[in-house]
Amino acid sequence: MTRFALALACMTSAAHAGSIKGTVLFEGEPPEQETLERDSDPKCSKTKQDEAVVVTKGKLRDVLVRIKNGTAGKHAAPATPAFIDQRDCMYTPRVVGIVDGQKLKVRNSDGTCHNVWGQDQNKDVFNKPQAPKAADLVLDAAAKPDDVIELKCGAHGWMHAYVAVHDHPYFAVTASDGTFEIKDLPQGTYTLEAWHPTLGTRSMKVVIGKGKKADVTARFSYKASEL
Ligand SMILES: [Cu+2]
Repeated sequence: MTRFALALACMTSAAHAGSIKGTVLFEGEPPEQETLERDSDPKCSKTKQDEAVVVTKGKLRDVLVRIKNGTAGKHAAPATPAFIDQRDCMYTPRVVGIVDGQKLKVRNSDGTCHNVWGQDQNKDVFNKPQAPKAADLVLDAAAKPDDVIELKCGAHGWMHAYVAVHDHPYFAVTASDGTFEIKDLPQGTYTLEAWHPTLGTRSMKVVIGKGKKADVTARFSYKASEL
């Protein structure tokens, strides 16, 4: 523990904020990740697989887990933009959450041109070409909470990413081990929602209490048999 964290723990023992840690499972045989047809651009490798549903040892990646209610108070957008890289002609990460008003920084790490094209319910919100080694784009999502901006690439039809907008910072996206963690939650009863761009939503009630009951674990599961 750092000295700062130790001091904080001493000062705030009466008002300890809670957390939700958890895992998102995929039960059953996952859909096959087909190799993408990328012959249209020789600079994009031919070995990349579709990332619509990525399951590793029964754990599901790219699930945005978030609080749906009870977010009292205003939450300022972080000054640091959310970040998406274009690497090997894929958006990485594929799913990100932002706070309303937070900007989005997009990098081109490839030796080919991309076209960062954002749509909010089929309405264009930005459409910017980005040459190899061009400066990062800093984009204004210009969306409202609960919107999801879909990123496409005008040059490469297989590229997709999703930017979900919130009026609070209580969200996290699962890594390839299916885990997520949402921190600094005030005490209360919440609806916790999991959202996956292809597989849809799941939700559950979560109670953040005091003391040991401030830190809870949650588990969502998507089932192959339901697809
Ligand atoms: Cu592209």
